[in-house]
Amino acid sequence: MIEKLLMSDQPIASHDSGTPENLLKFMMTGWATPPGTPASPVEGAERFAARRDALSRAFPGETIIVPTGYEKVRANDTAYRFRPGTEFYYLTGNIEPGNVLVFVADGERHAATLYCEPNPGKTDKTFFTDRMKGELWVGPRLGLPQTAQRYGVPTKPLGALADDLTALGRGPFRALRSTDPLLDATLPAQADRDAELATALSEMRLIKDELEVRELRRAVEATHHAFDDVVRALPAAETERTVEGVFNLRARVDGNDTGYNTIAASGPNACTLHWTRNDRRIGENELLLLDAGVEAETLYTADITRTLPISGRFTPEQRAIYELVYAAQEAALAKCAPGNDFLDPNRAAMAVLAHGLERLGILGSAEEALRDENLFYKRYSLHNVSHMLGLDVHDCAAARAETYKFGTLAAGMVLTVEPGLYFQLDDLTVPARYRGIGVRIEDDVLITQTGVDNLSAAIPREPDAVEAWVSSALEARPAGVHRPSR
Ligand SMILES: [Mn+2]
Repeated sequence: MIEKLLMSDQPIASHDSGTPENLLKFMMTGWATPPGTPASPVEGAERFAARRDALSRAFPGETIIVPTGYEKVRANDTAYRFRPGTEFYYLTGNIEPGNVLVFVADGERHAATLYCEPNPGKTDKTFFTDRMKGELWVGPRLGLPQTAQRYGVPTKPLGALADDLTALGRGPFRALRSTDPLLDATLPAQADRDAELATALSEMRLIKDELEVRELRRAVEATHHAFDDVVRALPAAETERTVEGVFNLRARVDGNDTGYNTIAASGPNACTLHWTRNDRRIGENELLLLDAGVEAETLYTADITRTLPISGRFTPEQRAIYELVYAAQEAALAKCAPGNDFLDPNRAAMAVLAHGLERLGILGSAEEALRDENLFYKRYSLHNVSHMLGLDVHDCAAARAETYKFGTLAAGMVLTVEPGLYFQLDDLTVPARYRGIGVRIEDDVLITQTGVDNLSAAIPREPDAVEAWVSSALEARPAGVHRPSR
């Protein structure tokens, strides 16, 4: 399939007729050639250049290869929408598919080259015949000179890459793997060296600069709008699919897309952590757990969860669990400060949850449950409360444990704070009245010089505020707009 995707000359699709030579000749003539307008530099060009410099300094004398990847086949000859490789984007700001960034050692430093698809305009028949790359099929692309202008890196045609890599592969090199199948097939894997490159690229992203923080704020703001949209749509929403659709509409309008598949989990589905089938009918007095994030045009994503009472009012059991998760989140937020362990917020949240579970009669002894050799509370809390957030929803995933999981919080880090409790329908250790309840509350926070800035603080979170938020939509609905009864 890869080969099929990359072929410049597609075979004629079974549903289409052929292209006679005369038609090709006709298609290649009679076009006004647009002037080669210079491309303006990408916003933040100097930051992308500084990141390339930092990477260059980390691996002197070695070739470094960072691809962005290709469109992936969804079915037959249709592809998923392309999303650039995170590391490649972080170094270039370039969002076009297929490109590869190559650093060749040049004395102490490197010379960087962007390999990209030329744009022959309408002088080459592929503009009309190539379903995957032709401009009449998929729209314009920059081409070599304008890519160089926009991203500030000299360019070479992608077609030259294989030969260049074969030559460069004779010397010391490191490649970012699992993004570009052609690259992986061309260069022999060297597990440790390649992993060190991935680690360096992840650890560079642990601290966000002001531009990145601005984009994360935008993503959170758009996500807030999307949550408001969902709350407004809730009174008439028949199924989880409506919730997903409403959220995702805002993501495509205000941003690039969702940062991950929207989790719209009603009732007991909230107890499935990554419920994305979203095919269930929503019931009257249930909770809706919505875990979703808008990805900005610059690919930075939010990751927010709110758990909403469909009726506008928590039942006593739902409120008991919600308040416990809320208290755990407050405890975790209080531990988000520079110099604290990355795991301090998690420890604080889990202590609150364990003691609350004891009070509810679900755990016999919180102390016993919290002991390292037991961790019994995890039967109900399932996951830790934080992960880094940025271009990837689970950002900096290749960072070493000592700089991330067992590292220290520092100003400029952006992370989630997201405790949850999940009581499975068939869990006999839980009183029946709590079974099927799942609650998660998730915010995105920036560690500052002095403490923490909750980027999503404006989205209602406190239990009364959540009830008021949902109720306001119920009161505002036009007469006759209601969820059809089952
Ligand atoms: Mn999350």
